[in-house]
Amino acid sequence: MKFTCKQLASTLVLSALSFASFGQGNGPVHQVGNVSDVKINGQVVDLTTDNNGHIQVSVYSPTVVHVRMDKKPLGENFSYAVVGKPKQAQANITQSNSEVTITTDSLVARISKNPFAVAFFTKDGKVINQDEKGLTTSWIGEEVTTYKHMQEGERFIGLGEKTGGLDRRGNGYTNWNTDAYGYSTGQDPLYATIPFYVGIHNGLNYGIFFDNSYQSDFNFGASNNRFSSFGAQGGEMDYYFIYHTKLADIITSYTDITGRMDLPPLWSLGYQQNRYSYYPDTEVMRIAQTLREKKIPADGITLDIHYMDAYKLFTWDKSRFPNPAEMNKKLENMGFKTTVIVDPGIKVEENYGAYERGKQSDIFLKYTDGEYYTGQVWPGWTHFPDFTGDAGREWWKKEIKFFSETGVDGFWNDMNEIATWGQKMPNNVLFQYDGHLTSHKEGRNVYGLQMARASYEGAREHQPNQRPFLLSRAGFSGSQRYTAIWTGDNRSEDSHMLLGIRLLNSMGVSGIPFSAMDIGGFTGNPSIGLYARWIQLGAFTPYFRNHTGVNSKSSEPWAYGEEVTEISRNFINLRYRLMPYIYSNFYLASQTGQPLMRTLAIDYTHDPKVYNGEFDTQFQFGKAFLIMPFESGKNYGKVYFPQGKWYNLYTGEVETGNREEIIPISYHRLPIYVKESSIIPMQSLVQSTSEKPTDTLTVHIYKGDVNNSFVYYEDDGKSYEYQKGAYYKRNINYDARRKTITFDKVEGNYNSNFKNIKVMLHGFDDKAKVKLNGKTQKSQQDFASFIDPISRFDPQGVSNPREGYNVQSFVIKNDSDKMTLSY
Ligand code: NBV
Repeated sequence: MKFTCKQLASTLVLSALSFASFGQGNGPVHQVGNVSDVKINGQVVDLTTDNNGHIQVSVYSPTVVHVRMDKKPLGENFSYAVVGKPKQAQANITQSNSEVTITTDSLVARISKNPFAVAFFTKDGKVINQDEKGLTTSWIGEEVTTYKHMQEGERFIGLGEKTGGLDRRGNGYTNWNTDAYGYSTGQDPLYATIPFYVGIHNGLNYGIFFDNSYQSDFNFGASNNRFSSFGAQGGEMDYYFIYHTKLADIITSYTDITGRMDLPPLWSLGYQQNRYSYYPDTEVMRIAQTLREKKIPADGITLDIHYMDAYKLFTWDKSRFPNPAEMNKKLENMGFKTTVIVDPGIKVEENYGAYERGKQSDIFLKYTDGEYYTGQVWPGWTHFPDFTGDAGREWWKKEIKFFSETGVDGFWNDMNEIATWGQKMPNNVLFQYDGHLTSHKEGRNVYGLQMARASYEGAREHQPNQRPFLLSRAGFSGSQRYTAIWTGDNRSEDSHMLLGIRLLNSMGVSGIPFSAMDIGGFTGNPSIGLYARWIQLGAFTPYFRNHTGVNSKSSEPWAYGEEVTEISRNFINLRYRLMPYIYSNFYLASQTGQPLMRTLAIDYTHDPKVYNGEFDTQFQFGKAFLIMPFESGKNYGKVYFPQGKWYNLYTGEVETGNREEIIPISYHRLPIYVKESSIIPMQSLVQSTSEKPTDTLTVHIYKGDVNNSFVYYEDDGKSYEYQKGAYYKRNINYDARRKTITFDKVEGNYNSNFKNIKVMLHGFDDKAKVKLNGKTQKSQQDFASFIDPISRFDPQGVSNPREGYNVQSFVIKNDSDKMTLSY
């Protein structure tokens, strides 16, 4: 190749330039640099680097290490997400010329000095997670990112409300709370930000919670085969590294840091009927009456935006709802609670009370020049309360008294991303951020969290001994302390039903156990088969709410013909009969953060099959049930049974685990299996949770080879008296080897609803002689009682246990002392 002189000269200049940028520095990328100073103070290590890096690595607990970094001195450790406090931990911290080593009871963190990089090891020296050499942490402008070496076969799960498969490897995600009307199945971001994920490889698992509310980005090997990374457009690099041998314990540690849900009011676990919108009051009453007439159990009715006068918050449309207090009273007497939607936008209108009072208290979001920010939403031009300031929250707390006075029990916080007709909100809007004044860039992602906080605190203030129910669309890590979260405006499509299951499973593993999707879909109309399948699945979601958009057809359980009405009723009935099991599982969520909807990755973390796209919607509902979601219209489907034995709920047939199988599917029967050794407490059918069940608790036990125990929990389901000891709790244990079932001595001083316990033994030897505290019990064969989710339209028949399937039952007194059954 021949060069002219001019070409040669420009080639030389270009190569000199590229040498300058690739050989001599990092251009616009500011690396954290080499450690120049180390100070060790108890559990805390402070480091500085020669590139202006200010770093703190501290032992938060034996299983959690907190890492903070900035390219200026670290600021106050302020966080909306974190409510936990560091625990005293036995940590041994030493240093050499090249490293600082932190050893706790559970892990070893090694901090290399040149350059600064952290690696986490098990006590026996296996790498759990390590910074990617050469990249570690860096800034581009204000954007900060930490790069982690991608371990062999590493998978990633979590990040809350994110589309896509269970295993997030190969994908990148953005957190920026977004009003995502009718979103597609791969859309990102959606409404809520949960910057917490779990990495899984080589038999190990760890969690990383990135505590930063700016727009954040996660890369799990998207378009790169070298690293996973997490970063944000501003703020500090601030993350918690969590290590446990069991994935479930990582969730518990994560919720030690970001908090857990309170016990919900029992009524919020019943069936909820919604639409956008039920009005006027006579229509609301018609829906309530029809539910009762058709014997479809339900606990809640929700009022969407049409209850307001011209969409103005804290008003009622007087022509549609002339006497809301009276209506709510009537509903209450029928066993229904009312939830109202609340949007943050306050209409700009002279003499409109909320607007005037908001101005007076000066609580609306402002631009940098002090003028209120005005955005467009339902009522037209509106201002938005600043929930990130005390004054804004206090104002809101007073305002929502308006609802408590009319007998409203639930608050549905919508549009709190902030949604302004799908438009971008300007970044120069300021947020109080509780004494750390900041811009929209940092404030946006926590706005929904803080709105839910204000609503929750307000509701509690006005009715101190009544548990409020809250539902929110936007959220951030920590939202679980105040509210349930639902997945917004999904579509009436099969793919959305399955996506919804993955979203809820993902939220569960990310510290949000109380979650929901619009059953039946929000936009469009489901087919009959899809509706039937969706409502069956809905019975196994934490907040069970049927909802649909303003332009779609009616979506009540009777809107799809008699057969679907029956299918819906059967599964809603099952939900109500399972209430003791469900409530006990919520108790567990409030204590340990464990979700009700459990992706199989929680208990079968290192089984590659559970991540397979064919099976990754399968989930456990509590630990007992394995639910196999399938799109409608399928006659056969492939399922995967993880390790163990699984009983077909309908027939008692036992499937062995570690196996794929093709099973027949009909739209009458959602495929449900029960895990061996399960303990499932149930009650008689009621039409709402305000109705008392009969005084017999039925406890189903499924024979198995493994031991199991279940924490049974009861209280009044509505007040905070449980905090003063008014609860009833006992462990029920199944010991497969010793052949015993024990009911431990009861804790707490609440009187159980149940005088008797009917024990139902599934799959035990029919000759088994059962003894209670040594005394033989008379048992009888009993099959049918579990089986009413089958419709009489089901061609397979109403009750068809496999031949030889044995269920024995007997009734004992519910004695609060320890009871031992042996067989
Ligand atoms: O308030 C109306 C709807 C509500 O039904 C829906 O559940 C929310 O996600 N809301 C959004 C406002 C906008 C709907 C297009």
